[in-house]
Amino acid sequence: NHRKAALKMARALHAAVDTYFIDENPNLFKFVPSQNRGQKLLRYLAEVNVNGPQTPLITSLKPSNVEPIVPKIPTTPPPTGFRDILKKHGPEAFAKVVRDRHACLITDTTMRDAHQSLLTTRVRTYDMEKIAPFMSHNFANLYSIENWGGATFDVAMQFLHECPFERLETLRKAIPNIPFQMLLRGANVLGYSRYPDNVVYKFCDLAVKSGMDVFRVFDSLNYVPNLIIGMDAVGKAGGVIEAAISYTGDVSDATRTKYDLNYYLKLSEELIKNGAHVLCIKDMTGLLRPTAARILIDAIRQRYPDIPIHVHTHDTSGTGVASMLECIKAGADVVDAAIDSMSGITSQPSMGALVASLKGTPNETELNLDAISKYNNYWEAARSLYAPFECTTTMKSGNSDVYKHQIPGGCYTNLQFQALSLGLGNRFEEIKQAYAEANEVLGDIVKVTPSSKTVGDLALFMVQNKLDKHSILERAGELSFPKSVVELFEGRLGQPPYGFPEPLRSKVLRGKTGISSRPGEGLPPLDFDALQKKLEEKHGRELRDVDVMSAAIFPTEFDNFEQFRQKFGPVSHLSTRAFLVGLDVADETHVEIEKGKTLAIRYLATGKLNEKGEREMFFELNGQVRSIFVQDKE
Ligand code: 3PY
Ligand code: ZN
Repeated sequence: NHRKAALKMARALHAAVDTYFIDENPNLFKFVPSQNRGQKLLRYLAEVNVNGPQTPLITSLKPSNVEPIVPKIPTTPPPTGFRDILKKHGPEAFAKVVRDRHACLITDTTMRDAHQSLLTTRVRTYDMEKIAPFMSHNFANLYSIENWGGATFDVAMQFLHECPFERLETLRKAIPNIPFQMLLRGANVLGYSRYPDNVVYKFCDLAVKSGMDVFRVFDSLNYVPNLIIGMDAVGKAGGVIEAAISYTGDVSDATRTKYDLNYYLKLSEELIKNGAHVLCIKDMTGLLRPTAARILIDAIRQRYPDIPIHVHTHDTSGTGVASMLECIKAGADVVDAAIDSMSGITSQPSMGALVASLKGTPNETELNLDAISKYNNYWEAARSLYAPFECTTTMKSGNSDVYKHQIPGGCYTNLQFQALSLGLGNRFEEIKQAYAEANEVLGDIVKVTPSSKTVGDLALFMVQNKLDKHSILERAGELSFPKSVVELFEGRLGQPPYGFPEPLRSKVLRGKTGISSRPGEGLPPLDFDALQKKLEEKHGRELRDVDVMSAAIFPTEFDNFEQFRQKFGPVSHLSTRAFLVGLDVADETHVEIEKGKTLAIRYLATGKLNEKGEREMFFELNGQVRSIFVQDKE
């Protein structure tokens, strides 16, 4: 009834707007010029309604109208979990408990890698926060929840207009008992290139202070000096050092000479020697087929009986569950999974399938299938809110050609969108083939952010310029290679395990000398105080140390985000549908801008265009009519 009344009022208002009723009767409406959060949010919603989404939608699919239902949550405190052990006894004791546990432990990647791989990293804190207390109560036996790092950091600022550190703090409050896990790109922190060492150290320190526990540290070339910087920074900050070996090649193929068992055993030794609490096999592409999984994990387990082993994979070809079962049988302690409705294809294997498959085995998990099912229902509905970002519009099922092209799960859809934007959308088959050839040309390197993007850049370059692996080598001396390729050869990402291919490197560098040591080594430390002062002057407000860190890692993204936040307020508190596509006429949304402070916003009507090209937009804010003028950009 209230909605009907509102609709009636909105229609009346529409009619009134049409007859310039408001212009003639200004006193009927109380216009309060204000810069408060409510007014800023109205400005945002008005902007979306007049000029369209403020975060570009990637496909033409619409967010669904169905709000995800949060299952019932008890009012008692949640049970104790692995985080309680970690906080009480430290990382070494945590690792020992993990290793001694018979049950297979699971990391839930739904809040990071799953949506990075399926929904271009667009899931918002709003939808994570709602389900967080349910997780805390029902999944206390998870090894960890992966909810931070990788691409989530820059996407949060750039596209979701929210603060990545606030996400971490918010989730921490809601889940005190389960360890949080992040993906750290070693010396590249969360970016695509090197940073001064003091940035890496300070970042880890702030992350731990904001609630992070387990850091999966990797390097895009498995370059040990880069890995060690990240690992040392995590250790000094008090976090769990989960040192990751990025898996490539195929250890089950005896004819391959690169990335054989020996390579992985030697690397394991280096990482353990340098302080890893946990060893991770990071199969970012889903190349670890079941036979290889058994061979690899068995060999590491035999050689290093005490270190906990954690395995990460992507289900791209469809062998995810089978491979993880082999890993567990061979002695892995923890495996990654995503909730069923956010699993599969380029994401992780399904949590429900894994838990069910392990039932009745010596490694049965301690997770409850009924709780998984409720959690799954929530994400099924939540996922439909992000329909405009569905990568599965292009990839509908697993595809075993991943063994040929070796494009990582998180990179696959990016490459597709990159191809679309270059007008090569219908040539993806060729691009996949070129990716395989580009990898060969670059010397068969490890491919994970950012090296995976370098291979992708070269693949697109080859397709655009009609080059194959032979012609590119012949013409290398005269071609203008993509910047990322030149930088790779300069040694700016580090050194690949089997060296750079010659004569290609010399032809690309054309007399320039490359770096042969750790790329971040020579960089002068960043002056955080000076940066803070500069940023505060620029943005006219006091900033937190975490804001300064965000700016240190992503300067442009931070500046844009800060300006956006000052103009439009806390848009992260809007529901996802309202955030993405605004409100329909007469729709009401409730926005909890802080605990106990909720705004009721209803969209009433759109006015005509005035002589300045602006539209007057009418809303009701907590029962009071407000209007906002928005420049119509159409
Ligand atoms: C990232 O770096 O974001 C990744 O997911 C790598 O696998
Ligand atoms: Zn991954």
